[in-house]
Amino acid sequence: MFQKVLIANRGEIAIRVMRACRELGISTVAVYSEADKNALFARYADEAVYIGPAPSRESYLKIDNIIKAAKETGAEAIHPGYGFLSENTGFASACEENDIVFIGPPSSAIDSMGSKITARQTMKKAGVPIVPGIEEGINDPDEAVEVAENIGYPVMLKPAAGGGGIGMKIVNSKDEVIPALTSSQSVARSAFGDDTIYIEKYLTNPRHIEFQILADNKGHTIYVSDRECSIQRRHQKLIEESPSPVMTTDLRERMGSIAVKAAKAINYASAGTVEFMYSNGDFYFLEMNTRLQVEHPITEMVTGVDLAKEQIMIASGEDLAYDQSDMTIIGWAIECRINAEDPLGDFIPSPGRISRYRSPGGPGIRVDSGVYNGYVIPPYYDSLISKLVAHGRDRKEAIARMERALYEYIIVGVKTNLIFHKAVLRNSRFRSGNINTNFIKEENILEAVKQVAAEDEEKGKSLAAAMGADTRKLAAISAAVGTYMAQAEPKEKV
Ligand code: MV4
Repeated sequence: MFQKVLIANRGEIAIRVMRACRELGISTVAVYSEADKNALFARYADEAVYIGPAPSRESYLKIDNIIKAAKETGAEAIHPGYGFLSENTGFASACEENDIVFIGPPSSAIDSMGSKITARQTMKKAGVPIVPGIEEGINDPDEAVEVAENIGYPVMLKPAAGGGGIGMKIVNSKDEVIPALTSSQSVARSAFGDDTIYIEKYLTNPRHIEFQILADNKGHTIYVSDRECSIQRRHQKLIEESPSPVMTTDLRERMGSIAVKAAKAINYASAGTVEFMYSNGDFYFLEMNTRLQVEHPITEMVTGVDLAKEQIMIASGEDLAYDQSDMTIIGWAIECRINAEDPLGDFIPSPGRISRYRSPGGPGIRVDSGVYNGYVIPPYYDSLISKLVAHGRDRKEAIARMERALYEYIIVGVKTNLIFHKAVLRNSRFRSGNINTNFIKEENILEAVKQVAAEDEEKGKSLAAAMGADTRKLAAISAAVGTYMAQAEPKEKV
């Protein structure tokens, strides 16, 4: 096992990985930017190395600085977390060249998922179902029309180099094909420097269901749990759960073995995720994420597997300690991503000082966070404050625990999406489990968020009044506090 690991990331995920290291008896090295010198993760680490100014490209994306920090501190391995350099083949190779273990898959596996077209070809060959369409790039407009006509409308144009929905276009009829192609190409060219486009059948209301997998260096590969990630806004996931409400033992076995097949087809090792779109009982490979994902805790809650620790153990050369038959799903887990953003103001980020902070606890609650009372959220990075995870014996209990935890959560000083989560959790369609990737659009959630905000404000106002808060500060308190500040805070004038 390693003695010292460097974590090339920040925020809650840096702490998550360091927690795994601490349990394994590994010392930790954090790297931090100018903007993160007061961050919790930099303090949590045994050592912390400054790697550059706030903008990511001058620090967290600066491969040379990170490798140098590892060499200077004698770290034998680097964990990249998610985002930043986690799926960067150049970084994985740089680690290799410097005799540092990259805690993740081989760079060849990362590479094979880089082009969506190549990924489709590889998956098709391996017997993994893909969305009907072509496995070549479109060469000219006439060909695009011909292919679209053959597939049958609606179709979707997608950039081969794509990700996160950038440059994707839905096409409903023949006369839309060429304008859509021109548009997709131009977006793809400027976003990825590659304007290769391919065409698929468009699925109207798919669910996003993904499978966590684990593979060791001997090719022993298992699926761990499925996750439903349909509650998202503009490709930003907001709520995830495990298992998926549509999952059955039979479907899990079928999709899970396909996920394992996908991983084996690219000689995968480490933790990874195979994403599917699911529609009316059919499922299709979407992409594979070659990293530990934000939503990994829900899988940990329902299986008891510590994915971060498994990743580190696999990277150090150990065999997977689990067989497929060891994987049992116990109960239900839901994750809400708590962001510093304004759900009533087009979700714009709300960085700044957290003037009061109290996170929930009690039965079945896990909070993975990177903040503390008085912490100033810098404007340079993502707006994730924490991941609030609730586990229960079934979906109903998990929802009840999540609502109770949202009630307990106090974050003052920055705008948060707590009210958004409260609104979704009380939505009857969400509660029935009948969700898909268009849920937020279709349910007009913003109206419900306004309703929750008004209710919280009422409760906050009466609490603030009872505490003798002056009217000037009353509005800020009542908007931010939610419900029970009086119990959590000293009864002083605020
Ligand atoms: C699709 C689709 C419907 N049909 N492809 C969005 C992100 C990108 N990686 C793939 N995406 C989609 N591809 C076909 N043929 C719908 C989406 C999609 C989506 C997929 C997964 C999770 C959330 C989504 C939200 C909007 C659209």
